[in-house]
Amino acid sequence: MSLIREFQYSKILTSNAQEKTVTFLGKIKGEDAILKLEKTPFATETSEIDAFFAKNTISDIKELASNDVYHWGVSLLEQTLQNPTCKYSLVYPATETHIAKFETAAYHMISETPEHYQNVVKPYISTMQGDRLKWVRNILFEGAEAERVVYRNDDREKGFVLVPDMKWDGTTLDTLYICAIVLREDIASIRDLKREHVNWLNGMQDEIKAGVAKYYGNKIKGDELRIFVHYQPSYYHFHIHIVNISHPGLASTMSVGRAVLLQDVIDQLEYLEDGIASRTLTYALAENHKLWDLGLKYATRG
Ligand code: M7G
Repeated sequence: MSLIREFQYSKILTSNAQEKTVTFLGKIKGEDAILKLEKTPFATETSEIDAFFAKNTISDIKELASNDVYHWGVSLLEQTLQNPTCKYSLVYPATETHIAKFETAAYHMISETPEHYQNVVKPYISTMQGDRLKWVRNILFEGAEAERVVYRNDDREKGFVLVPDMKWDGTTLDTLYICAIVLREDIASIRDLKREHVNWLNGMQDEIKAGVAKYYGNKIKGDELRIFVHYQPSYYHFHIHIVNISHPGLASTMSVGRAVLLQDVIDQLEYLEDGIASRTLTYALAENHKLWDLGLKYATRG
């Protein structure tokens, strides 16, 4: 039986009307689980639109009002798994860190100095690199999600894997979201990047653009991709986010104070002798993030 059918709801962790998502906390077999549902976007390929009207997909209609040439109401759509109503993601068993990530929390802008990084953040990162990165190692070395991989370069030093992100349905190009995960395991976050990495990062960015464009038959081009990294990321193994530039959603993942363009990181490295670890980084941190209590609550400015 699908795990979802065993999900016993206990409360809403968060909902977002703009993203059309809702995230529930519940239990499966007595252990914590998180279920996130997201309404899917409409398909825009000509063949799919033809099918939409040919099959009378709008199955039930209730007009709410009309005025002059304006008419509006609500309707039901007949949907199938080829044209689904929603996408789900399930985390089970879920840890405290997973739950905190989805819980609605108050945010604060903080400025993390090089000293904060050395004294507070770096020790924290070392506690977050065990089992929590299992999914990453599964993709890199164990063949997980292999049938979905878009591109891989298996060079031990320079290599990386491009895989459709868990946040994406893998087909709607309008909402394309791909994750590039590097093979090397010595870079936890942008804080570990130094000038010596510039050539590697530039080359990887070019390879990402070419790899994505080729895989999707040039329906999306290299300069139509928003390529960025997170600070703080949720997972401390260096990876890069690649999103269709015309995708306006996912504000939480692309907002200023969380996302940094990879190109900006690369260009900065040219000026920072000792790398990103030597500058102050300003970003939004949630009160329920462990780093807040570990000391970053003292890193706010005013
Ligand atoms: P992040 O910046 O560490 O954190 O990015 P975020 O989740 O707060 O954005 C990690 C990225 O990896 C996110 O975009 C996740 O959606 C994605 N991701 C996480 N997991 C556990 C998986 C997975 O198992 N498979 C794939 N394909 N993507 C994942």
